[in-house]
Amino acid sequence: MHKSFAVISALLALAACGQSAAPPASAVSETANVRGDLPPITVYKTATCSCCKAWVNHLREAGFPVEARDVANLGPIKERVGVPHGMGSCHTAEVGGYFVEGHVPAEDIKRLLAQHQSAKGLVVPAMPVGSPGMEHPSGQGTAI
Ligand SMILES: [Cu+2]
Repeated sequence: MHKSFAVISALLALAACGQSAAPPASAVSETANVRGDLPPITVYKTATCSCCKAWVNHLREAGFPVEARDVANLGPIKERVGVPHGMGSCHTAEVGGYFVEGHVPAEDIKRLLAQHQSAKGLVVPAMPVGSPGMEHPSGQGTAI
């Protein structure tokens, strides 16, 4: 059975992200919003990424218990979880044995988990405007 969520419309509009002057968050944020039976999701991001925080909030609003971890270099994490080269974004997450790269909509993650897809993860490369955390309702995630 094949899975493809939506086509990536990416790269059209890259928004500047990560240069926020927001105060540094604690290295490990508190877990919030434990609702339902969604598995915890660990989000690796850099301390200065503001759109990453917006995405974390998006996940929490969707009911995921989120642990946000600030790291200096996401490269080794992307490598470990298997994000394909050239498809990286500003944050990398792990949930239920899958990786989630970039501004993937929470609904896509829920679908991935519910369907136990054989994918390694979901990816929205770069930072397309329109994806969660990047202002705008519609987003898209592609199973790979
Ligand atoms: Cu971003």
